[in-house]
Amino acid sequence: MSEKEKIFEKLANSVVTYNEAAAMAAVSEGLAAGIPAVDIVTKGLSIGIRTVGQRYGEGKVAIPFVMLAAKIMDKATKAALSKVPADQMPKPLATMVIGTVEGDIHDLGSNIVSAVFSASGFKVYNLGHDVPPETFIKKAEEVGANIIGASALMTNTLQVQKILGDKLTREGLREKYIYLVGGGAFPGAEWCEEIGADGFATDVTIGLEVAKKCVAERNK
Ligand code: B12
Repeated sequence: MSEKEKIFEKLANSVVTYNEAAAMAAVSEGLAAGIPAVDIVTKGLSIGIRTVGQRYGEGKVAIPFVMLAAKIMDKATKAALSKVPADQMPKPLATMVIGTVEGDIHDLGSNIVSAVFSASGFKVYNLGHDVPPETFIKKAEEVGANIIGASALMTNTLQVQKILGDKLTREGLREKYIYLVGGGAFPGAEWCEEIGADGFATDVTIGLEVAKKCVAERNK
């Protein structure tokens, strides 16, 4: 196993074992070893929370422990991404409004998208969780956004991504925005097509590529 892989393993294990001190130490070690902050989050910490999620799904872990793992993940993610130096921040590529849809409190993923997109040159307005469709639209109009991003983690809240897309269409705003959807409940390209979104991702690095491609196409 390479040095980098060992650090990724430490990052994931720290979340799985609910060890905040180990998580923060592994973030520092990763940054010192030159691992990009985004990789620390996506290839290390995220693997840990997914393992916890899997165990929760199998009935091996109770909700308070999932919450604890989520809290540690959030703190370590912020620590990793806050270390991206301001002078390495390029001029904003586009402005994005992001949030987790109404009825859904899972915001780890949308917070990661917010942090990673910010660190990758986007101006991001993070609306948090439980965000009604009208709030996404109001904020996007207010800040002159180019992209609206909606996250959903549960089967029942997935529908809100469609409601938001339909509302944009009804209000004659659909073409004005790049509409991206994502989140752990996401069934794939078929859903994206069904609701008429411009793109989707169940991983932030893919999401970033999709967003850049959509922005480049609009700027042609
Ligand atoms: C952590 C967690 C929690 C935490 C949330 C903490 C928080 N602040 O987010 C707590 C403990 C609070 C919680 C609560 C609940 N949870 Co929960 N939770 C999870 C868990 C374990 C992990 C989710 C997660 O954070 N994944 C990690 C993140 C980083 O991944 P992600 O969201 O997919 O995001 C990535 C990509 O999708 C992408 N992305 C995300 N958003 C977007 C947006 C755009 C635009 C783009 C481009 C990309 C993108 O980028 C991110 C980074 O790569 C999952 C299980 C699992 N395996 O997913 C269950 C899970 C989602 N929860 C579930 C449930 C049922 C609940 C509860 C209803 C439980 C209860 N009985 O109370 C409540 C929810 C109440 C509500 N109204 O929302 C179910 C949903 C089942 C379903 N299919 O509907 C799951 C699947 C567990 C299970 N197997 O049953 N949960």
